[in-house]
Amino acid sequence: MEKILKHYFKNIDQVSVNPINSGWINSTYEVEYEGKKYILQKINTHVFPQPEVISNNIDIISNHLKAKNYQNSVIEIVKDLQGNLLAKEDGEVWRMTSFIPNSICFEKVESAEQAYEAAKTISEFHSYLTDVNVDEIHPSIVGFLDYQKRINDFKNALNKASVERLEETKEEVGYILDNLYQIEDYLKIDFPKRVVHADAKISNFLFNNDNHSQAIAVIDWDTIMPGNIMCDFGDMIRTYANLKAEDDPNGENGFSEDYYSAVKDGFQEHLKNVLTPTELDNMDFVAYIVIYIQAVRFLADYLENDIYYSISYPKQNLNRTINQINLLKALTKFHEENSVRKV
Ligand code: GN1
Ligand code: MG
Repeated sequence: MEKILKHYFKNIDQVSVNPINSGWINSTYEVEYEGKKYILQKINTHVFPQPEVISNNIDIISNHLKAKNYQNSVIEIVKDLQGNLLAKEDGEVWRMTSFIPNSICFEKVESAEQAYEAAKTISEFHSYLTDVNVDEIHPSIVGFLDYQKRINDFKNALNKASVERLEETKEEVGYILDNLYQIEDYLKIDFPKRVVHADAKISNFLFNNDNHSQAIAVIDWDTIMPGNIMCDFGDMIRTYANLKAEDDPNGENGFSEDYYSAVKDGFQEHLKNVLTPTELDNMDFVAYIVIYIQAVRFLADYLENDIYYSISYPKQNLNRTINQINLLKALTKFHEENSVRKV
């Protein structure tokens, strides 16, 4: 850490560093120097083998937003003392970004108003990005939004899994295989290619510390890439309409219809004239698909003995899988009761 701090600050004795235990991939720290705060992150290069791609994407997006006078806070990379966007030391890659003051983030939503405002905020964010040349934005992880690849990876994990873990996950594997046809249906739909945030979970929104309903920034731009924009709606439903913690396997009362509707309304607010009938007609269906793929990813990681997501106890990836499947079941019931259109 000292070596890295030297990249950024002249007097490292005056730097204070606090770890932020949020996020399952990178390691994040809040850093303070001369009364100013920053966010410092060690990038997990197994997951992001080309961190330069992330920095480039962030640069393009911030410049675009600033040029269009976007009013919300924008993530900016703070260069190191030598002017580099990334600081490299002992094979590790670090980067520092601006800190957004007077902000707070949540793991669980507090009100329908908050859910609506957050969805409206990402809707506005996207409305500013409709004229970005999507071909200039490159995927920081190849195949990240390729759901056929996700299924292939899951099947490989199934083939390689230990007898113990296969036995233990029988029910969850059964649910995934029984619903595979939904992915096949999804893959037949031709969605427009747009800029996607691709990790629009609740903890990636910052709210005003004095008014928790006001969403002031969308953060974690690491996975901004070309793809189906409705996946961001899906990730919001996955986390905003989920009343349980992401690794809570208890299936009772885990889904909020009110938060679902709030997110659905908010997400359309600034995109009404942008989204095509294909995107709008499939909103509910994509919400199902995004949660399903997240269940597939957690389950595949459990079958592979937890090599991707960081865990704080042994069965966390299994609990995460069960949580997502419980949410999928509640969502299916809600869709059926409301006769929501499916392909
Ligand atoms: C990971 O690291 P974090 O918490 O921002 C993951 C997302 C998942 C999410 C599940 C690069 O995000 O795709 O949706 O966990 N990021 C990557 O909470 O795989
Ligand atoms: Mg992320």
